[in-house]
Amino acid sequence: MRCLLFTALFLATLLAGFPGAADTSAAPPPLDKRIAWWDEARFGMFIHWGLYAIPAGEWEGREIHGIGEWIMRNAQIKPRDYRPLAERFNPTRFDAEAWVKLMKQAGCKYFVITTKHHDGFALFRSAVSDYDIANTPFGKDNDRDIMRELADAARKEGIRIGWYHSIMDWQHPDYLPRHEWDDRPAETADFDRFRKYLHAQVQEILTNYGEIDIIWFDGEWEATWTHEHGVALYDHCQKLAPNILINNRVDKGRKGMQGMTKQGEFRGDFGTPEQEVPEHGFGEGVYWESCMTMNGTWGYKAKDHNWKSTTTLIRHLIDTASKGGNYLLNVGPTAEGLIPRPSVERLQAMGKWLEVNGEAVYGTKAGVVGKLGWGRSTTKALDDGNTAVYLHVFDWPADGRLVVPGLTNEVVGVSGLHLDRMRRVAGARQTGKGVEIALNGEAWDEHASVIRLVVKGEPKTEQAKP
Ligand code: FHN
Repeated sequence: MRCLLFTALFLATLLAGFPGAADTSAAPPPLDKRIAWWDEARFGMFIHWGLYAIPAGEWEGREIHGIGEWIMRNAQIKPRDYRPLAERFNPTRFDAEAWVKLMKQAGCKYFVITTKHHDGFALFRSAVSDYDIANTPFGKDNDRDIMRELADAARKEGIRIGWYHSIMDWQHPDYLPRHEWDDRPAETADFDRFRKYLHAQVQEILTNYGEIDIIWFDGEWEATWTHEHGVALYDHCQKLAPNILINNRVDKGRKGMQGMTKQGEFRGDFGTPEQEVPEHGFGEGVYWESCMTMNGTWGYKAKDHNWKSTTTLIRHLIDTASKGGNYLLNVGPTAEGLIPRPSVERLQAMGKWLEVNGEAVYGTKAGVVGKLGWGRSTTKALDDGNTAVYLHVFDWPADGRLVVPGLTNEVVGVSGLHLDRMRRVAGARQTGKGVEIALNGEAWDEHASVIRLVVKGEPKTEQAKP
């Protein structure tokens, strides 16, 4: 019966041409208005979860190299041999409220989860596909839906909601190009029919779960996906959800892993550097987010224990904020639905650091004093017209003098962002070449000790004199 229903729905979609977006007729607000919350948020959680968590990096007894969610490609698995994984997907320990609780503990303000990765499996209930969560032990004979449970839990806690959705699809019969070992007939493939399917599923994930804040496309790099396709998909999303943020991987303008959008009419509200923090920021009004793994894989791999330290993760967060960008840090849950313990520990430690130092990250703008040998800086305009310059000290100066070269403002005040019973920040003075801060004793935080320097008016800098 369900099969008939989705066939009818799918045919109706085809006949109607591209799914007529639910015409909201509301014009989208300008980008700077839509993205204001995101530009303040600075820190989100990426979640790569799907059938690939079942093999977890192994196939037919062999360990498979590469990132876990690419196992279908890296192990050269045919679609017909991969698809039965859906009959084993039963994350009995998945608890959306527990995941959202961890996001809060970590200090994440939004999350982005894979609704469909390149393997084509829909982690949501889809009326246009039977390769979806409804056809798994988890979703059969009930109406459980991972996207709904996560969206409901996140809204209760004020966490913003993002869907990752792959354009590239290694399962759908109409997607081209195919893997060379995929022996299905390619002659019958119809890429336009695939695009209608893609638009139909995007319509499902943007209209079935309440207001969604971000859609994060990926897998746009193959030649079959064109700039015209990207423009049509961007417009489709904006019609369905006028306030939504759409990354630059919807179109063809992304400059590789460096992630920013090249000149031209390419669509996308923010750039997406991957596994790197750009050398510098891009100035006011250019929005970007660095996405990174915590170990060596996005999707869960049982044997990847190559975890980055908490200090590294906190300093990545600071580095992106110091350049005016966001940090999207990934977790890869297991097939049971658990976020790996090492990820949980690191996220909770990051949240502890943010409990004390969050004001130096959230709602800040890029640092104004250029590259600092001892750490990074972020800035925040204060209500009284003065400016807080936050100094994130990685390397505590042995001589007790912290110099902020080139900052020429009058000093209003200085303090450590922690319970400074020891008065380790003794004072600050304008030297004419910059601000010098006198420090007593040792650093108070192993990850980054943050000093709040308040200067008069808007920051004034000049090239630090030699
Ligand atoms: O191929 C994907 C990969 O699996 C992962 O989803 C990352 C995350 O941004 N994006 C692509 C690689 O650039």
